[in-house]
Amino acid sequence: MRILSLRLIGALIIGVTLVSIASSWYEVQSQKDSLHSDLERKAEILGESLARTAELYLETGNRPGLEQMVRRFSNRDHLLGMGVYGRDGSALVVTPGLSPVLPGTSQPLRDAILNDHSQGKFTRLGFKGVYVSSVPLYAANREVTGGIIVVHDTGYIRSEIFRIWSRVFIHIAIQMLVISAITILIVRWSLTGPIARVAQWMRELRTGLHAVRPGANDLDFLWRLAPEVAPLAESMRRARAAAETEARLRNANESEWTAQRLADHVRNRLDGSSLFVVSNREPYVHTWRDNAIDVSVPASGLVAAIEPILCACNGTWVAHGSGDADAETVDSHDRLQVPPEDPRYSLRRVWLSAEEEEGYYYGFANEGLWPLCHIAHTRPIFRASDWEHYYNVNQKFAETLVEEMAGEAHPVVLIQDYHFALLPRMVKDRLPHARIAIFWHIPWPNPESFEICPWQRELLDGLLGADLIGFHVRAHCINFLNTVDRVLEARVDWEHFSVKRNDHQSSVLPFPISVEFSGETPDIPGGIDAAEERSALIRELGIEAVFIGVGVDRVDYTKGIIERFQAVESFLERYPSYQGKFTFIQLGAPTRSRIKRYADFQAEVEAEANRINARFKRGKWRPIVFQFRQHNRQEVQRYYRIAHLCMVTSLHDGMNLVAKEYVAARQDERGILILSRFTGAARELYDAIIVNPYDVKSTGEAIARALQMDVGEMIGRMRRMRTSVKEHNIYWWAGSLIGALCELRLEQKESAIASIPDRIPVEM
Ligand code: ADQ
Repeated sequence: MRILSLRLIGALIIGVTLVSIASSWYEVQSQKDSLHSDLERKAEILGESLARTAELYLETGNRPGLEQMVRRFSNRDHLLGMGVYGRDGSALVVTPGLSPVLPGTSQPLRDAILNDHSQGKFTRLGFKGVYVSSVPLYAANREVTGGIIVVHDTGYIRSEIFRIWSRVFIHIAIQMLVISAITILIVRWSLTGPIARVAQWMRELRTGLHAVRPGANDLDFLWRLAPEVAPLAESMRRARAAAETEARLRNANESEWTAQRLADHVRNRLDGSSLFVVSNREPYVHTWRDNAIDVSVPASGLVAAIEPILCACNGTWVAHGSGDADAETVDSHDRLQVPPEDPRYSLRRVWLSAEEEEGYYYGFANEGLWPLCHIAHTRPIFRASDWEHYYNVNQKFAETLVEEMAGEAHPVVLIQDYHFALLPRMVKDRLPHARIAIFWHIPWPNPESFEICPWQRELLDGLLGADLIGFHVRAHCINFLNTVDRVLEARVDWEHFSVKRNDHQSSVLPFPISVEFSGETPDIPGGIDAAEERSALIRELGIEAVFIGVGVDRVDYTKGIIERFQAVESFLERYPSYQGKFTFIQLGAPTRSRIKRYADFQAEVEAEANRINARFKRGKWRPIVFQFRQHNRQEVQRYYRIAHLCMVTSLHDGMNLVAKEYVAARQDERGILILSRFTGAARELYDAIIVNPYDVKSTGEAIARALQMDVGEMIGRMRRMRTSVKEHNIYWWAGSLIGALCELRLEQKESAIASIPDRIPVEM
């Protein structure tokens, strides 16, 4: 920095000095010219007036008068002296000190006499600078009789010029000091300071101290480096946190699954094979916002679980490009590297037309398969045109996958959900060496319910193209195997939970999905007093309440939201002392609103909340607060943390992550979970209060039981549920699923048996 400062100061000083000297030189020249012309004018006037006086003295022969005049005008006002000369140049009277140096034959005098005109000249007399002016003398008849020489000392001009230059050099010296001081300050404030702070930050990160990120101003100065440094720092922080967690777990001899452990596990299992994940929803969505492209990550546990695996093995995620700026961010092969801040794997986008999306996604998947698989008494709609789109979109994804997997010796494919029932077969037929798994996130119904689907054979055949078919719970596996047994020509092996068809074997196993158990994530501040936070939230909502219940759902007819509201109503009827005290807050995310059944349902939920509120509300208290919007993760976590109870009353649900999220969020080991027995989660979270949501009265009783539960019992229940979710978190789910898939080829049957988690086989 010292050399930089010196260079900057040197360059600035040289530049400023050159500019100052050049401009001063012009100033000096013009000052000099003006002093010279002043002197010329003054000398001419004086010479003329003295000449006229001298002519009078000469005419009258008054020599003493002439001498007196010469004496009088010598040595005054820069006048060195004068001389009066005859026509031949002979000196008549000369100022005494000047006679040796002022010859009457001087050029100006001769010129003045000869040309009959005044003359002037700057010259030197010895070491002295002088201005010599000559004026001709006339007789009465206008004949030139001689001349007069007047000599001015020009020393004062030199002094003036010297004074100006002195002033200039003083200015330059002052400027140099100011420039040096400013440069040093600028370097210190804008360069040395920020660099020192960033260096300190990097040092703290490196040494694992509590690192405070420098302010935006400091990083702004390093604008080219900042985009590189910030993710590097974040990666270091994550790596250190992962290493610390691993070390802690090792020390405690625990076997908790972490992102790092999952990544290592999957890397080992894949043994160099490439992983391809397919889902309808993409992990990064690019959208236009305020003329700039914004990237967002959909709030989904799936991204949290799958991303570490793809990062670890540099895999590929194939998904529908749904963002309005998605096309702008891909390369010519429709690929981009993600995560955007630290690219580690490929996202391959598949484009769908509006008709394709309408038929495949809204139509067949969500109006057909969704209600078909959920026993929630909404009639599935099967349109031939939707089926056609569903088939074609699956084909499109199959082509994309085959293209992505070209040249792969042992590709491993993990397909997500009911949008792609046909995809496993389509890929298997073209790439028999690919290991393929599909995970079905929603329930599988009993065979009698499933057989109303006109394309049941095609769907089952498509799914059986997979080597591994995963469901949340064993009951769904059993339903699936029963359906296959009934519909297709296939051999179902009940002992090993597999199906053999046309020499291809598919294992059908349960993998209960879960959530991140982020006990110490930075966005969940520890040590927050739930009561204080609850009071703050109640104030923000503008209501009055003592006890809070919460529900968090997409507003979907399978989630039992209306039954939940009615249970609140029943509870308030039967326990009137809670009127004015208990408020149930429902966070309801809008979903699939283009489908009429969903739009109608959303209006029904709103109407039911209004009806119950109108019946009970008093003052600022209301029994139900319905917030119909998508909340971000932090907001949802806040509601989980403050709620005395959480209600999950799905009429039918594959797993239900909200139940597990509520448990994971309760670091304080408080809170009661009221959970529908028709969720996959009910088969793991035995310590919830399990309810039948169709039985509104007993669900209302469950609310009373939760609010009146002894604290010791509450803590015991929550602690056991937390242990279960912690041990079987989302990383455990992904590790089991991919582990089982990778083992299938090696020792298929043995691993399949080993991988079946011990769950109670309950059929619905
Ligand atoms: P979903 O039917 O979407 O999932 P669920 O498992 O409850 O249901 O997950 C919903 C997710 O959305 C949760 O993470 C929740 O926090 C979030 N969410 C819900 N409402 C929200 C709101 N208002 N604001 C913000 N976030 C909200 C399908 C199956 C499930 C299965 C999952 C995973 O239907 O049975 O558990 O996949 O496999």
